[in-house]
Amino acid sequence: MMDTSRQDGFGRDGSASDDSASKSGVRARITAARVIVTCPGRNFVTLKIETDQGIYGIGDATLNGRELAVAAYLEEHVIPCLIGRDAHQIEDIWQFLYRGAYWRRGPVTMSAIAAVDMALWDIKGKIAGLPVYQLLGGACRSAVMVYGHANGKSIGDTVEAALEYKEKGYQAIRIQCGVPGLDATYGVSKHKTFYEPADSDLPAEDVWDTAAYMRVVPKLFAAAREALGEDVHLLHDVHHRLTPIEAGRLGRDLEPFRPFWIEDATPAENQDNFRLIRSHTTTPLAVGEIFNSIWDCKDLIQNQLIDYIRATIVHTGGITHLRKVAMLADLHNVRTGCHGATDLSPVTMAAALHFDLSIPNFGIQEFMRHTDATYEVFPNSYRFESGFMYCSEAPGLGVDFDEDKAKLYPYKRAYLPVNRLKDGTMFNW
Ligand code: GCO
Ligand code: MG
Repeated sequence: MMDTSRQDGFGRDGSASDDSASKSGVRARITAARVIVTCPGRNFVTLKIETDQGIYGIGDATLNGRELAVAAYLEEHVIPCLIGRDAHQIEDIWQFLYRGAYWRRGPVTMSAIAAVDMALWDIKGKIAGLPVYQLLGGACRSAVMVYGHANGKSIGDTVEAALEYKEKGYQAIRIQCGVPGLDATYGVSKHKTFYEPADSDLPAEDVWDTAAYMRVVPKLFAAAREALGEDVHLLHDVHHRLTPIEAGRLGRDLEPFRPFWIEDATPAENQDNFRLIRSHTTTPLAVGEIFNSIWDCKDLIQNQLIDYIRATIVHTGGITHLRKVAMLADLHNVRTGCHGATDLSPVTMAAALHFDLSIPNFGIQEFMRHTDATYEVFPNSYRFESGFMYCSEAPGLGVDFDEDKAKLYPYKRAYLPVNRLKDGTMFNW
Protein backbone atom coordinates (compact mmCIF):
# COMPACT_ATOMS: atom_id res chain seq x y z
CA MET A 1 0.00 0.00 0.00
CA MET A 2 1.05 3.49 -0.75
CA ASP A 3 2.01 5.72 2.19
CA THR A 4 0.34 9.03 1.52
CA SER A 5 1.80 10.92 4.48
CA ARG A 6 4.58 13.26 3.47
CA GLN A 7 6.94 15.69 5.10
CA ASP A 8 7.02 18.32 2.46
CA GLY A 9 5.27 21.17 4.25
CA PHE A 10 1.89 20.00 3.06
CA GLY A 11 -0.69 18.54 5.40
CA ARG A 12 -0.61 14.84 6.22
CA ASP A 13 -3.72 14.32 4.16
CA GLY A 14 -1.74 15.62 1.21
CA SER A 15 -3.82 18.75 0.83
CA ALA A 16 -2.21 22.14 0.62
CA SER A 17 -1.91 23.60 4.11
CA ASP A 18 -3.93 26.63 5.28
CA ASP A 19 -1.38 29.22 4.25
CA SER A 20 -0.97 27.69 0.79
CA ALA A 21 -2.82 28.38 -2.44
CA SER A 22 -5.93 26.48 -1.37
CA LYS A 23 -8.29 29.20 -0.17
CA SER A 24 -11.16 28.08 -2.33
CA GLY A 25 -14.30 26.87 -0.61
CA VAL A 26 -14.86 24.22 -3.28
CA ARG A 27 -12.81 21.10 -2.79
CA ALA A 28 -12.65 17.74 -4.47
CA ARG A 29 -10.17 15.59 -2.64
CA ILE A 30 -8.27 13.10 -4.75
CA THR A 31 -8.82 9.72 -3.14
CA ALA A 32 -7.29 7.31 -5.65
CA ALA A 33 -5.62 7.19 -9.03
CA ARG A 34 -4.56 4.32 -11.27
CA VAL A 35 -2.93 3.67 -14.59
CA ILE A 36 -4.31 1.23 -17.11
CA VAL A 37 -2.35 0.12 -20.17
CA THR A 38 -4.44 -1.41 -22.93
CA CYS A 39 -3.97 -2.37 -26.58
CA PRO A 40 -7.23 -2.23 -28.56
CA GLY A 41 -5.36 -2.13 -31.87
CA ARG A 42 -2.42 -0.18 -30.43
CA ASN A 43 -1.14 0.62 -26.96
CA PHE A 44 -2.66 3.36 -24.82
CA VAL A 45 -1.78 4.48 -21.30
CA THR A 46 -4.71 5.95 -19.39
CA LEU A 47 -4.80 7.60 -15.99
CA LYS A 48 -7.99 7.60 -13.96
CA ILE A 49 -8.24 9.96 -10.97
CA GLU A 50 -11.03 9.55 -8.42
CA THR A 51 -12.31 12.12 -5.94
CA ASP A 52 -14.34 12.12 -2.77
CA GLN A 53 -17.09 13.80 -4.77
CA GLY A 54 -17.71 10.47 -6.50
CA ILE A 55 -16.47 12.09 -9.69
CA TYR A 56 -13.53 10.81 -11.67
CA GLY A 57 -11.45 12.20 -14.52
CA ILE A 58 -9.38 10.51 -17.18
CA GLY A 59 -6.17 11.51 -18.90
CA ASP A 60 -4.02 10.12 -21.71
CA ALA A 61 -0.36 9.31 -20.98
CA THR A 62 0.51 7.41 -24.15
CA LEU A 63 4.08 7.78 -25.38
CA ASN A 64 4.47 5.61 -28.46
CA GLY A 65 7.01 2.83 -27.90
CA ARG A 66 7.80 3.99 -24.34
CA GLU A 67 4.38 3.38 -22.78
CA LEU A 68 5.56 1.51 -19.69
CA ALA A 69 8.09 4.20 -18.78
CA VAL A 70 5.27 6.73 -18.38
CA ALA A 71 3.08 4.20 -16.59
CA ALA A 72 5.87 3.57 -14.05
CA TYR A 73 6.58 7.31 -13.69
CA LEU A 74 2.92 7.88 -12.84
CA GLU A 75 2.60 4.90 -10.53
CA GLU A 76 5.85 5.33 -8.67
CA HIS A 77 6.39 9.07 -8.62
CA VAL A 78 3.20 10.98 -9.38
CA ILE A 79 0.20 9.17 -7.94
CA PRO A 80 1.62 9.04 -4.37
CA CYS A 81 1.94 12.86 -4.50
CA LEU A 82 -1.62 13.33 -5.74
CA ILE A 83 -3.57 11.54 -3.05
CA GLY A 84 -5.32 14.01 -0.79
CA ARG A 85 -4.83 17.06 -2.98
CA ASP A 86 -7.68 19.26 -4.14
CA ALA A 87 -8.41 18.30 -7.74
CA HIS A 88 -9.56 21.87 -8.41
CA GLN A 89 -6.04 23.24 -8.03
CA ILE A 90 -4.98 22.39 -11.56
CA GLU A 91 -2.27 25.03 -11.96
CA ASP A 92 -0.81 24.42 -8.50
CA ILE A 93 -0.68 20.66 -9.05
CA TRP A 94 0.94 21.25 -12.46
CA GLN A 95 3.60 23.45 -10.87
CA PHE A 96 4.14 20.94 -8.07
CA LEU A 97 4.72 18.07 -10.51
CA TYR A 98 6.91 20.14 -12.86
CA ARG A 99 9.07 22.01 -10.36
CA GLY A 100 8.80 19.33 -7.70
CA ALA A 101 10.50 16.67 -9.79
CA TYR A 102 13.63 18.85 -9.87
CA TRP A 103 14.36 17.10 -13.23
CA ARG A 104 12.27 19.21 -15.56
CA ARG A 105 10.79 18.46 -19.00
CA GLY A 106 11.37 15.39 -21.13
CA PRO A 107 8.72 13.29 -22.88
CA VAL A 108 8.15 10.84 -20.01
CA THR A 109 7.70 13.51 -17.34
CA MET A 110 5.62 15.81 -19.51
CA SER A 111 3.30 13.02 -20.73
CA ALA A 112 2.73 11.98 -17.13
CA ILE A 113 1.95 15.57 -16.10
CA ALA A 114 -0.30 15.92 -19.14
CA ALA A 115 -2.36 12.91 -18.09
CA VAL A 116 -2.90 14.38 -14.62
CA ASP A 117 -3.78 17.74 -16.14
CA MET A 118 -6.35 16.29 -18.55
CA ALA A 119 -7.96 14.25 -15.79
CA LEU A 120 -8.21 17.32 -13.53
CA TRP A 121 -9.83 19.43 -16.25
CA ASP A 122 -12.24 16.54 -16.82
CA ILE A 123 -13.10 16.51 -13.11
CA LYS A 124 -13.51 20.29 -12.93
CA GLY A 125 -15.83 20.24 -15.94
CA LYS A 126 -17.92 17.44 -14.49
CA ILE A 127 -18.26 19.24 -11.16
CA ALA A 128 -19.12 22.52 -12.89
CA GLY A 129 -21.53 20.75 -15.24
CA LEU A 130 -19.75 22.33 -18.22
CA PRO A 131 -17.75 21.06 -21.19
CA VAL A 132 -14.07 21.90 -20.69
CA TYR A 133 -13.96 24.46 -23.53
CA GLN A 134 -16.38 26.60 -21.53
CA LEU A 135 -13.95 26.62 -18.60
CA LEU A 136 -11.18 27.69 -20.98
CA GLY A 137 -13.01 30.86 -21.95
CA GLY A 138 -15.69 29.51 -24.28
CA ALA A 139 -15.76 28.77 -27.99
CA CYS A 140 -13.93 31.06 -30.42
CA ARG A 141 -15.37 29.18 -33.43
CA SER A 142 -18.19 26.80 -34.18
CA ALA A 143 -16.07 23.79 -35.14
CA VAL A 144 -12.52 22.60 -35.61
CA MET A 145 -11.09 22.10 -39.11
CA VAL A 146 -9.22 18.81 -39.32
CA TYR A 147 -6.95 17.20 -41.86
CA GLY A 148 -7.00 13.55 -42.84
CA HIS A 149 -4.23 11.32 -44.17
CA ALA A 150 -4.25 10.24 -47.82
CA ASN A 151 -1.45 7.91 -48.75
CA GLY A 152 -0.48 5.29 -51.29
CA LYS A 153 2.52 3.50 -52.66
CA SER A 154 2.43 5.46 -55.93
CA ILE A 155 1.48 9.04 -56.79
CA GLY A 156 -1.64 7.71 -58.53
CA ASP A 157 -2.76 5.70 -55.47
CA THR A 158 -2.20 8.70 -53.20
CA VAL A 159 -4.18 11.05 -55.42
CA GLU A 160 -6.98 8.50 -55.56
CA ALA A 161 -7.00 8.27 -51.76
CA ALA A 162 -7.01 12.09 -51.53
CA LEU A 163 -10.02 12.23 -53.84
CA GLU A 164 -11.83 9.83 -51.49
CA TYR A 165 -11.05 12.15 -48.56
CA LYS A 166 -12.36 15.10 -50.54
CA GLU A 167 -15.54 13.19 -51.27
CA LYS A 168 -15.97 12.51 -47.54
CA GLY A 169 -15.95 16.27 -47.01
CA TYR A 170 -12.37 16.88 -45.90
CA GLN A 171 -11.16 20.39 -46.70
CA ALA A 172 -7.59 19.65 -45.74
CA ILE A 173 -5.69 16.50 -46.71
CA ARG A 174 -2.18 15.37 -45.92
CA ILE A 175 -0.58 13.58 -48.88
CA GLN A 176 2.25 11.04 -48.52
CA CYS A 177 3.41 8.58 -51.19
CA GLY A 178 6.01 5.85 -51.50
CA VAL A 179 9.49 6.81 -52.65
CA PRO A 180 10.57 4.92 -55.80
CA GLY A 181 13.27 2.40 -54.92
CA LEU A 182 12.39 2.20 -51.21
CA ASP A 183 10.37 -0.69 -49.73
CA ALA A 184 8.77 1.34 -46.96
CA THR A 185 8.30 5.06 -46.43
CA TYR A 186 6.99 7.08 -43.49
CA GLY A 187 3.28 7.83 -43.87
CA VAL A 188 2.48 5.09 -46.34
CA SER A 189 0.17 2.44 -45.02
CA LYS A 190 0.64 -1.28 -45.53
CA HIS A 191 -3.09 -1.74 -45.03
CA LYS A 192 -5.27 0.71 -46.82
CA THR A 193 -7.17 2.59 -44.13
CA PHE A 194 -5.17 2.62 -40.93
CA TYR A 195 -1.58 3.80 -40.88
CA GLU A 196 0.05 2.40 -37.78
CA PRO A 197 3.83 2.59 -37.95
CA ALA A 198 4.53 1.11 -34.49
CA ASP A 199 3.91 -2.42 -35.64
CA SER A 200 6.85 -4.60 -34.69
CA ASP A 201 8.14 -6.18 -31.48
CA LEU A 202 11.57 -4.66 -32.09
CA PRO A 203 12.23 -1.69 -34.42
CA ALA A 204 12.04 -2.58 -38.12
CA GLU A 205 14.94 -1.11 -40.13
CA ASP A 206 13.92 0.94 -43.17
CA VAL A 207 16.20 2.46 -45.80
CA TRP A 208 16.19 6.16 -46.69
CA ASP A 209 17.12 8.00 -49.89
CA THR A 210 16.85 11.81 -49.73
CA ALA A 211 17.45 12.46 -53.44
CA ALA A 212 14.69 10.06 -54.54
CA TYR A 213 12.32 11.62 -51.98
CA MET A 214 13.08 15.17 -53.15
CA ARG A 215 12.28 14.14 -56.72
CA VAL A 216 8.95 12.50 -55.99
CA VAL A 217 7.27 15.00 -53.63
CA PRO A 218 6.94 17.91 -56.13
CA LYS A 219 5.47 15.45 -58.66
CA LEU A 220 2.99 14.26 -56.03
CA PHE A 221 1.91 17.84 -55.32
CA ALA A 222 1.57 18.64 -59.03
CA ALA A 223 -0.64 15.60 -59.60
CA ALA A 224 -2.70 16.25 -56.45
CA ARG A 225 -3.36 19.92 -57.31
CA GLU A 226 -4.35 18.96 -60.81
CA ALA A 227 -6.81 16.29 -59.61
CA LEU A 228 -8.18 18.01 -56.48
CA GLY A 229 -8.33 21.62 -57.63
CA GLU A 230 -7.45 24.79 -55.76
CA ASP A 231 -10.04 24.73 -53.00
CA VAL A 232 -8.58 22.01 -50.82
CA HIS A 233 -5.66 22.42 -48.41
CA LEU A 234 -2.76 20.07 -49.09
CA LEU A 235 -0.30 19.20 -46.32
CA HIS A 236 2.82 17.09 -46.21
CA ASP A 237 4.97 15.59 -43.43
CA VAL A 238 8.72 15.47 -44.16
CA HIS A 239 9.13 13.63 -40.83
CA HIS A 240 12.54 15.07 -39.89
CA ARG A 241 14.26 13.73 -43.04
CA LEU A 242 15.96 16.80 -44.55
CA THR A 243 18.79 19.15 -43.73
CA PRO A 244 17.78 22.82 -43.52
CA ILE A 245 19.09 23.63 -46.98
CA GLU A 246 17.35 20.60 -48.50
CA ALA A 247 14.17 21.68 -46.77
CA GLY A 248 14.57 25.15 -48.26
CA ARG A 249 14.81 23.56 -51.70
CA LEU A 250 11.73 21.38 -51.15
CA GLY A 251 9.74 24.32 -49.83
CA ARG A 252 10.64 26.29 -52.93
CA ASP A 253 9.80 23.42 -55.29
CA LEU A 254 6.37 23.12 -53.69
CA GLU A 255 5.51 26.84 -53.73
CA PRO A 256 3.62 26.71 -57.06
CA PHE A 257 1.22 24.14 -55.52
CA ARG A 258 0.47 26.28 -52.47
CA PRO A 259 0.87 23.71 -49.66
CA PHE A 260 -0.93 24.51 -46.41
CA TRP A 261 2.31 23.45 -44.70
CA ILE A 262 5.28 21.18 -44.75
CA GLU A 263 5.81 19.56 -41.39
CA ASP A 264 8.99 18.62 -39.50
CA ALA A 265 11.13 19.62 -42.46
CA THR A 266 14.27 19.18 -40.40
CA PRO A 267 14.93 18.00 -36.84
CA ALA A 268 14.31 20.91 -34.49
CA GLU A 269 16.59 20.34 -31.53
CA ASN A 270 18.52 23.27 -32.90
CA GLN A 271 15.76 25.84 -33.30
CA ASP A 272 18.09 28.04 -35.34
CA ASN A 273 17.94 25.51 -38.20
CA PHE A 274 14.64 26.98 -39.21
CA ARG A 275 16.20 30.36 -39.96
CA LEU A 276 17.90 28.86 -42.98
CA ILE A 277 14.74 27.18 -44.28
CA ARG A 278 12.76 30.37 -43.75
CA SER A 279 15.24 32.43 -45.73
CA HIS A 280 14.68 30.24 -48.80
CA THR A 281 10.95 29.61 -49.01
CA THR A 282 7.51 31.05 -48.38
CA THR A 283 5.98 27.58 -47.96
CA PRO A 284 4.45 27.59 -44.46
CA LEU A 285 6.32 25.55 -41.88
CA ALA A 286 4.87 23.37 -39.11
CA VAL A 287 6.86 21.71 -36.37
CA GLY A 288 6.58 20.41 -32.83
CA GLU A 289 4.82 17.06 -32.46
CA ILE A 290 7.80 15.77 -30.46
CA PHE A 291 8.19 18.91 -28.34
CA ASN A 292 7.56 18.66 -24.60
CA SER A 293 7.47 22.25 -23.44
CA ILE A 294 7.36 25.89 -24.35
CA TRP A 295 11.16 25.92 -24.14
CA ASP A 296 11.40 23.68 -27.22
CA CYS A 297 9.59 26.21 -29.39
CA LYS A 298 10.19 29.56 -27.74
CA ASP A 299 12.83 30.72 -30.25
CA LEU A 300 10.92 29.31 -33.22
CA ILE A 301 7.86 31.26 -32.16
CA GLN A 302 9.47 34.50 -31.03
CA ASN A 303 11.46 34.78 -34.25
CA GLN A 304 8.49 33.79 -36.40
CA LEU A 305 10.51 30.95 -37.89
CA ILE A 306 7.42 28.75 -38.14
CA ASP A 307 3.77 29.24 -39.01
CA TYR A 308 2.18 26.36 -37.08
CA ILE A 309 3.10 24.85 -33.76
CA ARG A 310 2.26 21.12 -33.55
CA ALA A 311 2.93 20.58 -29.87
CA THR A 312 0.13 18.53 -28.44
CA ILE A 313 -1.70 18.11 -25.17
CA VAL A 314 -0.44 14.64 -24.21
CA HIS A 315 3.24 15.24 -24.88
CA THR A 316 3.46 18.89 -23.84
CA GLY A 317 2.23 18.89 -20.27
CA GLY A 318 -1.51 18.97 -20.85
CA ILE A 319 -4.04 21.70 -21.53
CA THR A 320 -2.53 23.95 -18.86
CA HIS A 321 0.88 24.10 -20.49
CA LEU A 322 -0.26 24.04 -24.11
CA ARG A 323 -2.39 27.12 -23.45
CA LYS A 324 0.80 28.99 -22.56
CA VAL A 325 2.41 27.83 -25.80
CA ALA A 326 -0.65 29.00 -27.74
CA MET A 327 -0.64 32.37 -25.98
CA LEU A 328 3.00 32.96 -26.82
CA ALA A 329 2.33 31.84 -30.39
CA ASP A 330 -0.59 34.22 -30.69
CA LEU A 331 1.70 37.18 -29.99
CA HIS A 332 3.86 36.17 -32.96
CA ASN A 333 1.27 35.22 -35.59
CA VAL A 334 1.91 31.52 -35.16
CA ARG A 335 -1.16 29.30 -35.22
CA THR A 336 -1.71 25.86 -33.74
CA GLY A 337 -1.87 22.55 -35.60
CA CYS A 338 -1.95 19.92 -32.88
CA HIS A 339 -0.61 16.45 -33.48
CA GLY A 340 -3.45 13.92 -33.69
CA ALA A 341 -2.06 10.60 -34.91
CA THR A 342 -3.51 7.28 -33.71
CA ASP A 343 -0.96 7.00 -30.90
CA LEU A 344 -2.79 9.84 -29.16
CA SER A 345 -5.81 8.28 -27.49
CA PRO A 346 -9.40 9.54 -27.86
CA VAL A 347 -8.86 11.28 -24.51
CA THR A 348 -6.21 13.51 -26.07
CA MET A 349 -8.39 13.99 -29.14
CA ALA A 350 -11.28 15.15 -26.96
CA ALA A 351 -9.00 17.42 -24.93
CA ALA A 352 -7.55 18.84 -28.15
CA LEU A 353 -11.00 19.71 -29.48
CA HIS A 354 -11.86 21.67 -26.32
CA PHE A 355 -8.51 23.42 -26.53
CA ASP A 356 -8.80 24.12 -30.28
CA LEU A 357 -12.24 25.61 -29.84
CA SER A 358 -11.13 27.93 -27.07
CA ILE A 359 -7.97 29.58 -28.41
CA PRO A 360 -7.92 32.58 -30.76
CA ASN A 361 -5.01 31.36 -32.91
CA PHE A 362 -6.21 27.90 -33.83
CA GLY A 363 -4.99 26.77 -37.25
CA ILE A 364 -5.90 23.15 -37.92
CA GLN A 365 -6.15 19.83 -36.07
CA GLU A 366 -4.77 16.50 -37.25
CA PHE A 367 -7.33 13.70 -37.15
CA MET A 368 -6.77 10.00 -37.72
CA ARG A 369 -9.64 7.67 -37.01
CA HIS A 370 -9.03 5.09 -34.32
CA THR A 371 -10.08 1.46 -34.64
CA ASP A 372 -13.62 0.45 -33.61
CA ALA A 373 -12.13 -1.50 -30.68
CA THR A 374 -10.44 1.72 -29.48
CA TYR A 375 -13.72 3.63 -29.61
CA GLU A 376 -15.36 0.82 -27.59
CA VAL A 377 -12.73 1.19 -24.88
CA PHE A 378 -13.01 5.01 -25.02
CA PRO A 379 -16.70 5.85 -25.61
CA ASN A 380 -16.99 9.47 -26.73
CA SER A 381 -19.33 11.81 -28.48
CA TYR A 382 -17.12 14.06 -30.57
CA ARG A 383 -17.99 13.83 -34.26
CA PHE A 384 -16.75 14.57 -37.76
CA GLU A 385 -18.88 16.37 -40.32
CA SER A 386 -17.88 17.98 -43.62
CA GLY A 387 -14.24 18.46 -42.78
CA PHE A 388 -14.85 19.72 -39.24
CA MET A 389 -14.89 18.11 -35.81
CA TYR A 390 -17.54 18.96 -33.27
CA CYS A 391 -16.81 18.82 -29.59
CA SER A 392 -18.88 16.93 -27.05
CA GLU A 393 -21.24 19.15 -25.02
CA ALA A 394 -21.08 16.71 -22.08
CA PRO A 395 -19.57 18.04 -18.85
CA GLY A 396 -15.80 17.55 -18.69
CA LEU A 397 -13.88 16.21 -21.68
CA GLY A 398 -16.82 14.13 -22.92
CA VAL A 399 -14.88 10.90 -23.27
CA ASP A 400 -15.04 7.89 -20.99
CA PHE A 401 -12.93 4.81 -20.38
CA ASP A 402 -14.38 1.30 -20.13
CA GLU A 403 -12.00 -0.53 -17.80
CA ASP A 404 -13.62 -3.94 -18.35
CA LYS A 405 -13.27 -3.67 -22.11
CA ALA A 406 -9.71 -2.38 -21.71
CA LYS A 407 -8.80 -5.60 -19.87
CA LEU A 408 -9.66 -7.58 -22.99
CA TYR A 409 -6.69 -6.00 -24.79
CA PRO A 410 -3.43 -6.51 -22.87
CA TYR A 411 -0.31 -4.47 -23.59
CA LYS A 412 1.78 -5.69 -26.51
CA ARG A 413 5.23 -4.23 -27.08
CA ALA A 414 5.35 -2.31 -30.36
CA TYR A 415 8.10 -0.10 -31.74
CA LEU A 416 8.34 2.49 -34.47
CA PRO A 417 10.81 1.69 -37.29
CA VAL A 418 14.27 3.22 -37.58
CA ASN A 419 15.95 4.46 -40.77
CA ARG A 420 19.38 3.86 -42.23
CA LEU A 421 20.96 5.34 -45.32
CA LYS A 422 21.85 2.90 -48.09
CA ASP A 423 25.40 2.54 -46.73
CA GLY A 424 24.06 1.57 -43.31
CA THR A 425 24.45 4.92 -41.53
CA MET A 426 21.76 5.50 -38.90
CA PHE A 427 19.39 8.27 -39.96
CA ASN A 428 16.22 9.97 -38.70
CA TRP A 429 12.91 8.18 -38.91
C1 GCO B 1 2.03 12.74 -37.61
C2 GCO B 1 3.17 12.01 -37.00
C3 GCO B 1 2.96 10.59 -36.66
C4 GCO B 1 4.16 10.09 -35.86
C5 GCO B 1 3.70 9.22 -34.75
C6 GCO B 1 4.86 8.74 -33.91
O1 GCO B 1 2.30 13.77 -38.20
O2 GCO B 1 0.91 12.30 -37.45
O3 GCO B 1 4.36 12.28 -37.65
O4 GCO B 1 2.65 9.78 -37.74
O5 GCO B 1 5.07 9.42 -36.65
O6 GCO B 1 2.77 9.92 -34.01
O7 GCO B 1 4.40 8.19 -32.73
MG1 MG C 1 4.25 14.35 -38.12
